[in-house]
Amino acid sequence: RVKKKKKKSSHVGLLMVLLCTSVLLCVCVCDPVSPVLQPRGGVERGPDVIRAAGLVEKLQAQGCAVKDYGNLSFEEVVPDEPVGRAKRVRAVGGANQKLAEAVSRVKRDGHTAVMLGGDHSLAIGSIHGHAAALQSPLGVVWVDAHADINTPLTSPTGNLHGQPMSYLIHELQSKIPALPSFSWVKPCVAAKDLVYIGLRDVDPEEHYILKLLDVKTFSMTEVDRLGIARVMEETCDYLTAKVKKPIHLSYDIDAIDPSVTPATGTPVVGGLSYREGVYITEHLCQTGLLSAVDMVEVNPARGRTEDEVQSTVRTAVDVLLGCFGRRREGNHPADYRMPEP
Ligand SMILES: [Mn+2]
Repeated sequence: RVKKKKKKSSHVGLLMVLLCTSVLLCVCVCDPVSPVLQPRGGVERGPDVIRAAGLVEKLQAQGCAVKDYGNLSFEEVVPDEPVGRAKRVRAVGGANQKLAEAVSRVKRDGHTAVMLGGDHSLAIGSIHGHAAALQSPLGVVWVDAHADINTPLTSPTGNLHGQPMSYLIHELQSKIPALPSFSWVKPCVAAKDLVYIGLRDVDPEEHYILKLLDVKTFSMTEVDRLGIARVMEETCDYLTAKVKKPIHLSYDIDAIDPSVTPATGTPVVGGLSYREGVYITEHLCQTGLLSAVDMVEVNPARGRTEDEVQSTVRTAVDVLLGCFGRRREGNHPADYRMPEP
């Protein structure tokens, strides 16, 4: 019964790929890097190395019309003193506001949006802008070694890239202090519309929040127990149980094992294999519900060798291609005709 349902929607997924334009919006919101101490954190180079690996050409080759909006640029905010423990609040808040407006525009034009990061704090603006444009509930699939759901008050480090989900969840609104440059942020995701995949490094405070809100999580333990195919079936059944909501995929490359994707800021052993990482996107593509994708935390400066950087970048590209119809069984254009002798 489930199989039959899936097969039907896979057809819709294929149509989506052929008819929709996918849009690249390259963004870098890099929160933890002090401009004085560390002028180049490296993660801001993520979008350009992913482009250089041929993402646009490869998407076009599989039938996507791609519009590259280029890199969003943001002004440095000086001074940007910590607010409590939270670092670079004004810069990250302002950048995300700009990003949210850009993503809203892209969605109103009817495109599937792709945001290349940059660190994961960009999900604040990305998801916010996506939800604002749709004006209907959104399902969020968060693929990550980390939950990124600390509030500014629970965060042990003060890094905003460990907090984005907390600003977006309705149920946490009363726990979020007012921060400069964040007054525009309105919660837009219900805790029941969020699914995590790949968790294996969750702070105690975050674990408390996940249990308190009864958030659906597939940690690496569940991936081991159920297998990735079952995890994806359950993820999509859960998110679409009542109504088929558009899906926002927020994909942190550190969800995948550091043996495959080492060039990232906070690698954690015991992650998804390359195959599991790609399978997630193949499955989501087939639902026909994928509406926006973040690809974050690719950091070429964190690769110790060129091979490490290339392995990370190639995997990020393959994950994105999977979102837009690439299948490992092979693909061919709908209008292909065999040459006649
Ligand atoms: Mn993350």
